Amino acid sequence: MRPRAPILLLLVSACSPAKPAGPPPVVTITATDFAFGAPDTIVAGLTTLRMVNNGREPHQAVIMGAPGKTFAELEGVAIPKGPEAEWWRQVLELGTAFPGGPGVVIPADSSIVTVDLRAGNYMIVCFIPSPDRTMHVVKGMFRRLVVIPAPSGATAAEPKSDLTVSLSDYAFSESAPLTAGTHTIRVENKGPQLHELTIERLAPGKTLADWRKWMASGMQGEPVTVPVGGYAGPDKGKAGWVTLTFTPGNYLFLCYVPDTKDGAPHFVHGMVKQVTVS
Ligand SMILES: [Cu+2]
Repeated sequence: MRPRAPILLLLVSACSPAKPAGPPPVVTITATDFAFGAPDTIVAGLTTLRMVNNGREPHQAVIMGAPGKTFAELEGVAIPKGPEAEWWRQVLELGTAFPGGPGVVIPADSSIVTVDLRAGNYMIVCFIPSPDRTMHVVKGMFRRLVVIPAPSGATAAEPKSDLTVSLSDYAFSESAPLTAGTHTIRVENKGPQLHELTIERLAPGKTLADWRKWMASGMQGEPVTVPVGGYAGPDKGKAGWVTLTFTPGNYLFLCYVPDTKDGAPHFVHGMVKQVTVS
């Protein structure tokens, strides 16, 4: 016969009144050329990550981790070595998770996302290249982050979003037209691959065709866009939130994640879209 007491105890704890959920805690990440300032340890659960760019180059704060892996293993894949396709294969083979991080912004700007972090070891990484084409991570722009389990019962409320952007192979789809003002966008990855939502503002009079020409030229001359933030992730089947202020004009939604098959960035496979903000 089974003992009954533990079942009763479970029932009692399941019925105890839950505290109303508050907003997620805010963690500030400071980006400089080429380092991150951030807490060493944070608590698992919904967390708002606010990256402030105090550097002279654009920066992002990709959060990458792999359950049960050491920091030595994570650093081994965070710093790209050799051909990009081979490096990316190693990142995926380690089972690396990309729950989400603040997308790229220019100096003096900030980038705000809300991400659901599970306990484990993570790296904060910037993969943006310098004018010399070297990725910032190679110049030392990475930092360890330990996420510890949350005390039981401690949960934050999901941010209220007014727009959903779905990511898939290889497209972006919005639940409604984008309007000027501040929005909290829910970013959903329908898969099957990892994706991101990078948002860049087109210079006045410029279009997606101009951006394609500029990329094809090997990024020669004045850039035709300015990065304004976005969501670096999330993994397939997951969601996150990005808070951004838009002004009327034309923007690009972009995914720079390397493809699992050929290592080419997803925009090459069609994951780029011009979006007009009215
Ligand atoms: Cu993608």
